[in-house]
Parts: sequence; C-alpha cells; structure tokens
Amino acid sequence: MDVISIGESMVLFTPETNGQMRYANQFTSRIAGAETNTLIGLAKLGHRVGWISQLGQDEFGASILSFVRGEGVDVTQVKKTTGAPTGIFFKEMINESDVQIYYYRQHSAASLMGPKDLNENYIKKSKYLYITGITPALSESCREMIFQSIKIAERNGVKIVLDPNIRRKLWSDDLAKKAIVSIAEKSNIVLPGIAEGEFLFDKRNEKEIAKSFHDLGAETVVVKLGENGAYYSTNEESGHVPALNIKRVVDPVGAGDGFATGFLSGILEQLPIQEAVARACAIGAIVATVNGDVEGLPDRAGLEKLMHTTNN
Ligand code: CKP
Ligand code: MG
Repeated sequence: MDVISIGESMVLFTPETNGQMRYANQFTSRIAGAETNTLIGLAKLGHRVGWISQLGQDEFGASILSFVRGEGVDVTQVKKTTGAPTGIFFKEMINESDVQIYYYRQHSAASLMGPKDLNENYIKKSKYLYITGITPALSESCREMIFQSIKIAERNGVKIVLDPNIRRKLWSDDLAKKAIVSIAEKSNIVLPGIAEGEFLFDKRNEKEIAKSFHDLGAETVVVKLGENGAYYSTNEESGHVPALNIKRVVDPVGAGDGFATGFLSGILEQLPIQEAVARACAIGAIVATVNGDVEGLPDRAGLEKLMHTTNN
C-alpha cells in the first residue's frame, strides 16, 4: 500500500435548496468522510490505498462500503457491527461562504473502534499512515487507537502524515489541543490551515505556524492559505505557492482533503515539493467547484488538464 488511513465515513445529506435547513424537504445523499475523501482521490490517481474503519450492519453502512470499494480503496480492514449504527451528517448551505455541518454520529459504529481493531501486519506494509484530527475526536477508544497506530507506524518505519482537521463540535478545545499536539510530535508531515495554527499555537502567520510544528518535530509543514495558496517549509527549503484561480466556490467542504490528495500523490511520485504543493492547491480548489466532497477529485486525465491550466 502507498497510503492507509483510519476514520469514519458517513452518508451526507444536502438539501436541494440553499437557506436554512429547517425549510428543506428534498435532500441529495452522498458519501463523505475526510479520510476516505483523501484515499479516494489517491485511488483515482492510481495509488494503492487502504481504509481501516467500522460501519453499522445497516443499509447506510452497505452503501458506504460499496461506494468506497467501488472507487478503488482496499476495504479488507473495514468491519461491521450490529452494536451501533453508521453515522450520518447534514450540510446546510445558507450560501457558498456560510456552510453549517450537523453531525448525527455520536456513539456510531466507527466511534466504537479501539486499539484491538488494528492489524499491525496491514499497517506495516504501507509507506504512509494518514491521520486526521477527526478520528481521535470520535471517542476515547478511537483516541487510544490512533496513538496505537502511531506506535505501530513508528516501529515499522511507516511515515506519518497529519491533517489536524480540528472539529470543535466533536470534543473540548483542551482535549483537542492536547491530542493534536501529541500526534503532531510524531508526524513527519503536517498539513494545517491558518485557523488550526491559530487554535493550536495562537499564531496567525504561516511562517510562525510552520515553525511551531517544526519545533514539535515535523520535518515538512504545508500551511493552507485558501485563496492565497499555500506555504511550505522543510529543513532545506521553504516558499509560497499561489492558489489556482477558480471562478466560483460551490461547496468548500472537502477542499482540505483534496489538498492532502494532491500533496500525498506528489510526494509518492517524488515530485519536487513545490510541484507537490502546486498540485495540492489545484486539487483543493477544483474540489470546491462542485457539490459533494469527492465528486470534484480528478482522475489522471483530469489532473493533467488541471495542471496544464495552472501552468499556462
Ligand atoms: O476539511 P475538509 O473540508 O476537507 O473535510 C471535510 C470532511 O470528515 C467531510 O467529508 C466530513 O465528513 C468530515 O470532514 C468531518 O467529519 O467533518
Ligand atoms: Mg480540513
């Protein structure tokens, strides 16, 4: 495997019309979850990826499993339980810049996962373990599982990539800070946003945010700057990469996962870091031009077209 990840995916319901969701009566259903969004993006580009998770033994679980499998992600480590249902969530679009997320995922099947659900032999065969700050927020046992996965990765030479993805609706600020900082201390690569840097270190400047993560031990930090692109920093080099200009944001959710897809695929293909970041910015932007979290992720041909537009 090139990349594996552990996390919860859910059925996502979006009202057909913008505005307060209380007035909505028709919804479109899709599948989403930060970890599978990124894994699906990587699979579409031809990388070998695997997902570790737990779904409910229910119709939503069946639908998620077929979808993720159908996009080319290995799902041999996905369990099903009758003990809890599959999580769902709603995306209320007041307008493109005001999107609210409502989770119905407390005590979900995925939140019951724990260290016992990890298979060392599976994790150790991967080049990268991709962690987001969502999984440790799901429950105490999920938090323990993430720290256990880090131990497994460390002892087997698997590199750790962290997207802090701080979800304040899921846990307390104190717990979030403590856990994400401890994960960052073990991560080789960190992909934060400015707001996350501010939350964790009280810093608003990308260079200072990158330095804070380097001080914790990360070798590579790429700070997402939205419409201003991204700032990357390694032990050897640093610089800014401009954003891809898009005409209109339709749905900003999932852009960060697209960014991770672009960056991870770039480093797997051994692109110079600046090119990997440019790819990350391009995929992140293009994901925001369509409804849904994975629908905008490009395949190889789409990526070539996208990067051609970016370079010209
Ligand atoms: O940071 P992003 O907007 O890229 O992440 C979006 C995903 O997993 C979305 O698919 C949702 O299911 C979630 O983050 C989450 O749990 O919030
Ligand atoms: Mg994000």
